[in-house]
Amino acid sequence: MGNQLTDMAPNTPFLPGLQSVHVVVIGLDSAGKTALLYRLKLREFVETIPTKGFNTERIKVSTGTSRAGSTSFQVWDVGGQEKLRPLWKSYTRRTDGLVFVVDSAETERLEEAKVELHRITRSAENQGVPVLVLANKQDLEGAVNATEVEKVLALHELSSSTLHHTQGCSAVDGRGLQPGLERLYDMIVKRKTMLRQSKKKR
Ligand code: G3D
Ligand code: MG
Repeated sequence: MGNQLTDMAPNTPFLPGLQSVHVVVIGLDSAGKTALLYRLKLREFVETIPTKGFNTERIKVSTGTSRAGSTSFQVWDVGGQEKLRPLWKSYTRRTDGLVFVVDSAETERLEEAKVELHRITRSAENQGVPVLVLANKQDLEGAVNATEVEKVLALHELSSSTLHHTQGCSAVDGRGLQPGLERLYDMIVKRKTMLRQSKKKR
């Protein structure tokens, strides 16, 4: 899984460890964004109500490959109902990373998810921002796996400068979250390093 750039180089020791990153969690309503945010924050599954605006929490994530050992993620969880989606643009402006959550058990909505994912990653402000797709609700019978989600969302159609990774997970038991966030962190570091190098060349 992943694209060429993601697979290009392993995380090398000279990459700087980032102390904090800014991440925005988006996705259709009911995908499990808020449940995932509180699973990360509180390490437990909490009952949620549909998000009208946004939730934000600061979360410490252990990023073993970085020098710092852990990184603080400021995570914004933005409501996914259709009427709220135009707001995603203002939350994702200047973010370091995007997390796109899908309900892997509700396959009939994956097409709608695909349209929204491509719309937000194509917007000028989000060019090249790394994307972690979380194929949530893997605990449910009938959930399709990360490879299938990646295919249906047509992640290979994202611009070649957009690093991406698809990870299966569950807010109920927490599986997949730590590896997913580590991959996102690595992609963020890689992009920052590439941007710095291309600035130097100019
Ligand atoms: P949203 O913030 O993306 O809109 P929520 O989604 O976090 O509010 O979750 C929507 C519904 O999905 C909730 O159920 C929630 O309990 C459930 N859910 C979230 N993540 C998972 C998961 O990993 N597995 C399972 N089985 N359910 C999950 P209700 O019934 O309250 O609508
Ligand atoms: Mg919500």
